[in-house]
Amino acid sequence: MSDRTYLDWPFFDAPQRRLAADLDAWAVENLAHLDHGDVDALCRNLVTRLGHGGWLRHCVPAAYGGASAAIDSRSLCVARETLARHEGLADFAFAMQGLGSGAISIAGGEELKQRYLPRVARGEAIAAFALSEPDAGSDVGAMSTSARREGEHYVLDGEKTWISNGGIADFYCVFARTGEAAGARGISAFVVDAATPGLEVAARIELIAPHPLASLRFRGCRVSAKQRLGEPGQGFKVAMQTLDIFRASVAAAALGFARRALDEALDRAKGRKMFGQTLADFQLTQAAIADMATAIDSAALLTYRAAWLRDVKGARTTREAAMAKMVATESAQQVIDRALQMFGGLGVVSGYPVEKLYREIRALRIYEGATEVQKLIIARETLKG
Ligand code: COS
Repeated sequence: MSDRTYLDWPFFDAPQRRLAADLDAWAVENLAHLDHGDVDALCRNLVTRLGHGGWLRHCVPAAYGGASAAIDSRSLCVARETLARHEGLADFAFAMQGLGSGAISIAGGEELKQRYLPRVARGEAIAAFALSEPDAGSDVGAMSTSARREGEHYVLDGEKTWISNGGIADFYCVFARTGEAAGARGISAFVVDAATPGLEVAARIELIAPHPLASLRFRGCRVSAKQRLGEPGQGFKVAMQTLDIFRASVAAAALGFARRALDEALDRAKGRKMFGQTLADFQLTQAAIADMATAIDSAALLTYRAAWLRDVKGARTTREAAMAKMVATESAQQVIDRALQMFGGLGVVSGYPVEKLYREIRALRIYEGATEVQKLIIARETLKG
């Protein structure tokens, strides 16, 4: 069984501790034998089941069917860590309901919140976050997708890429240039229903760890001005505020993958006989295990500090979330690599848990702000003093 002593840390209250235990029990029952043959179908199914289980309530505020008055970062993190430890796609399905609807929770008017968020929480509508473009990934302010005002509508033109849930989402939170100012200060956010004429999936993107991912094309896509999230020109801030919440949860997912890798490594080290002893009897193995366990606790401390600061202190956590994401994803990669090494040849056999983890962790060092972007953010915030 994974180390759960971190749940005794003062960052948590009873609801997060209960969530960790209940979701773990649900995951044991529900995530053991999944058919990964059709990833889209599996993701739709996981969203439905996570909705029925009540877990997606943690992705929206209570007034719209959520579990707590405001989105609770610690609950998001505990849920992602738990799901990632069991099944990467379940974590993905959960996380995207939150990231994909986060801009509505943060900046949507009452009508939009009522229309979208309860369905997100019940798993009846699949959400997606459409920010990146072929020439604007890390440099979000350089985006070129435009939204031109025409009376009571906006007309969107351009291309988005790396869009998780692209193709299976029911709606997209789309960021587009409305031109109030140059760069980051001239962007607005919109909710666009997937069936809106002028929006199409331009291409599916296949990954080393498969999940639904696509490029989207907007051609004369007309949306009502009522679909705008927040004020014109404030879209970049809405995107950044959404990322501030969900970056800490990416760290938590990395933590879940790393804990699973350590569990697998411990079983292997204790069970594998060689040279008349077990793998665990070798000091080289013990050194690896010490490094892995310490890396996991360090990442967990940063992750739950960021979540606690936001929930309990109501603080802006741009710096702390960036630190957590950088450290947790980078160190999880190393933990998983060391675990894989302990399995020798078996570690690279398709379908082995450590092989799957090895493929799954890689994208987390890139999406929602690559490690290099996190360094930029941490340095800027630190220099501000
Ligand atoms: N919360 C609230 N407001 C924020 C913010 C945050 N976290 N970060 C920036 N802002 C505000 C700034 O305060 C500034 O406001 P004013 O106009 O009032 O001065 C405005 O937004 C522009 O900010 P800034 O000048 O810092 O913009 P940059 O383009 O220089 O931002 C980074 C650079 C790298 C921080 C940003 O582009 C980023 O995070 N990129 C990575 C994006 C990403 O994660 N991409 C992956 C796709 S998402 S799956």
